[in-house]
Amino acid sequence: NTNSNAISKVSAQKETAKHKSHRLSNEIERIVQDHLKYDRENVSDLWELIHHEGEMKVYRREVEENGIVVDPLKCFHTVKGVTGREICHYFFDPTYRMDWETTLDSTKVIETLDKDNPDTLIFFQLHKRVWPSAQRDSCFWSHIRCVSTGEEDQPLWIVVNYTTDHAQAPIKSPFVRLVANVALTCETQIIEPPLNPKDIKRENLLCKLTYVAFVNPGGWAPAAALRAIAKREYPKFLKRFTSYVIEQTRDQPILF
Ligand code: 16H
Repeated sequence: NTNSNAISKVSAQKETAKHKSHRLSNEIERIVQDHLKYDRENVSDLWELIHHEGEMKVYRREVEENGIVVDPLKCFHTVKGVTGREICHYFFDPTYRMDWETTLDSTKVIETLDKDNPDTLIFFQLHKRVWPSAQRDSCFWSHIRCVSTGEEDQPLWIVVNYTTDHAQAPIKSPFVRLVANVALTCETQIIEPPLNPKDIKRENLLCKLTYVAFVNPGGWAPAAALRAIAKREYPKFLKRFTSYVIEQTRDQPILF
């Protein structure tokens, strides 16, 4: 099965970490390190809490660049019964994308950077049109990684989506290209750990999730409508996506 094959290939990097470098390696390294440094920091008072529901908190800063809304967004959430690796796997893997995405017309993988280690894919996506604005598309590399922390701790898992150019995805009017830098970072905690790690059950798992999004709409879009959409859609995404992961993993062995 292609999917479990991809899982084992990505996890193999935990042990070996000998990878071919490719044309995006340096950029990926820089962007991933930036996210690892800053994303999990708590928000300053410049951030406004726009949605609070249970464990989920969604913050944003209202920022415009040349009259275009580019509001940075930052979310914290805690999910019971799943690991960070599981959450990142379902976010990264295109197999499941259309099961949980509600704002896309289509998604397509146009390149796998290293076929021996498929931790970086290039996606071309068509976003649902937001009337009365032009329809948006996006082309971005998506990278999944496991980062070891201390000896005792569970590793962090991160997925970064970052805009890139691609010969197979030229910008064609009437579409407008979104520019994005998005990261999902997950940390697994074991609550009331049983004496034998083999006895860890899903009820012992807690996943601390951080999601940050810098999205530039790539051209003018009505500010008020855009902000209203973001306020509604990001919490909806977090709820729907995390419920989906819980549902998919419920009766599966735990993937650490
Ligand atoms: O992160 C999410 N989805 C990823 C997988 O599909 C893709 C995402 C991304 C987004 C844009 C560009 C590249 C990559 O990382 C979940 C996204 C949840 C979406 C919430 C709604 C966003 C509202 C702003 C849409 C901007 C288009 C409006 C134009 C007028």
